[in-house]
This record gives sequence, C-alpha cells and structure tokens, in this order.
Amino acid sequence: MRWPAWAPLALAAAAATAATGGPESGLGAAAAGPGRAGAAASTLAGRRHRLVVPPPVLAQSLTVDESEYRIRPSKAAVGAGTVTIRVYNRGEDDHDLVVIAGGAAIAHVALKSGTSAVLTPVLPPGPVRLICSLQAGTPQSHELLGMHAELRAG
Ligand SMILES: [Cu+2]
Repeated sequence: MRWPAWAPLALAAAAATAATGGPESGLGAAAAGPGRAGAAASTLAGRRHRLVVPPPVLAQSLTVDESEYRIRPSKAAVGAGTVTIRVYNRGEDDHDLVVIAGGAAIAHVALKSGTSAVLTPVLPPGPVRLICSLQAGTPQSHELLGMHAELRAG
C-alpha cells in the first residue's frame, strides 16, 4: 500500500495528541492502535524542534536601603531559596525591616539610625513584601508613610 505524502504528518499529529492527553487523545490513540502511538512518538521525539530557553539566573542576594520614609531594594527579583539581604538604615530615625513572603513574616531586624544588618531568609517562590513595621496601626505607621517595597522570588 502506498501512503500519500501527508501520511507521516497525520500520524505525527495523532501521536502528539495522544502523548499530550488532549481532549482528542482518545481518537488519536484509537486511530493509531495500541502500541503504535508510543512507537511513533519515540521515533518523532528526536525530530521535534523545541526552543529551549534556559530560565534567567536570579541573584541570591540584594541590598535594601531604608530612610524616611522609603524602602529601596536593589533588585526587583531574586532567586527563591536562601537570600542574603543587606539592609542599611540611612535615615535619621530608627527603623526596622520585616520580610513578608508566603503570607507570613519570615524575617525581622531592628535598625538604629546609621546601622546595618544582614538577614538570610528562605524565600518561597512568589511575591515578597518588605516593610518597616514601626508605629504599625497608628497614623504614623512607617509602612503607611511609604516604607514598603515589593519584589519577586522566582
Ligand atoms: Cu521605619
């Protein structure tokens, strides 16, 4: 039996549908028959031209500058996992830094004016919020006055 020129493409489409488990996977598997879909997929595996782009390498450290009334992280994104945060209180008043990730405060340090500290929280992937918690719950809340910043752990 002679196969038309498009036959390999049709087989490939059926095998790909069966392999991905899409809504038509039942049809694809039935057309290819048991065992044949797997054979076709393994034959085609080497022929796929996937664009493989490595994920960006994110740093595991950042610097955070605090002053009245700002928090400025040096990076908008860091890698998930253990991250070294060097925080400087460059303001005239005392401040603190609270790292909030995964819905919880996971690190805290109090900073007198002109001092610095190093924190090494383990950041889960997702958004990270940095705040100063001084005067929280009052109109003078440092967070409400602007001492908050967002970054992302990826
Ligand atoms: Cu503060």
